[in-house]
Amino acid sequence: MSDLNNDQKKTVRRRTIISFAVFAACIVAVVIGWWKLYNQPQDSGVQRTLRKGLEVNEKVFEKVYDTTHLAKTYPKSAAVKEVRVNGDVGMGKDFNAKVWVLRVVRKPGDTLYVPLDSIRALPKTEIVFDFKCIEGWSQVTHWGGVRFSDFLAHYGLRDQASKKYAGLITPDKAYYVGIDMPSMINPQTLLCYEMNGKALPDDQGYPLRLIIPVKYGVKHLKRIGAIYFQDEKPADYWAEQGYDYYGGL
Ligand SMILES: Nc1nc2c(c(=O)[nH]1)N[C@H]1C(S)=C(S)[C@@H](COP(=O)(O)O)O[C@H]1N2
Ligand SMILES: [Mo]
Repeated sequence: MSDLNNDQKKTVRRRTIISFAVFAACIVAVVIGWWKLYNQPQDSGVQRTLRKGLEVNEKVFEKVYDTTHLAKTYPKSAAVKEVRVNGDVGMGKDFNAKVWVLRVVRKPGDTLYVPLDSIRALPKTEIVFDFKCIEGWSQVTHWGGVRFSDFLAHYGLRDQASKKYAGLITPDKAYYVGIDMPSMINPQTLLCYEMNGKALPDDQGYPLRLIIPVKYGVKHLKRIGAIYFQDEKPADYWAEQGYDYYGGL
């Protein structure tokens, strides 16, 4: 500073004061902004501004989502033997697998009933992929079943496939998910009845579950009771708790 003349010293002092004032103003703005955000009314369990951000993300995702996108696959030898069980909503003890049939609601009032044997008789597809839960864990696991797109083709469900969404629901209606049709007809999406080459264990969703590797675990509904099709977003258990509707990876 000693090399500076008086004018230069003044300039430095003025700039120091200005930058301090700007810095202080920023802190005040952040504190006020945070306080406002924190005290905002909530919308589906999330502050309104954050919910808006999430909605913009969903819109962007809807536009840019690549329908041919595939999850990375692994050799069968990479699959874990002890598969974690997570989530038991809609998996109550009073379920009778012996009388179970899959209900496919072609349109309201027009339901197709499909027994497990008919599903097993369709071409089988197996997949080994890294199953990811939004809680932060993941596991390489091995599943088998019929591709949902093969199932639609076999039962002539072309009109249904032209809807924007499919909804899936457990027999007791306690757990339910909504999924965009591009993800449903993705070739890796399975109506799954096998894990590690054996019948699906009860707590993994026997007799039938969804395996949809392009989505987080929440969307892999266990114990499917019914499937329906519509252009409006179907109800979704975790989206109602504030999670992202698409749950895409
Ligand atoms: N019916 C039903 N399906 C469900 C859930 C649930 O609570 N009920 N939890 C979901 C969640 S959060 C995850 S991570 C996966 C876990 O599948 P797993 O138990 O086979 O590991 O199932 C999904 N499907
Ligand atoms: Mo999960």
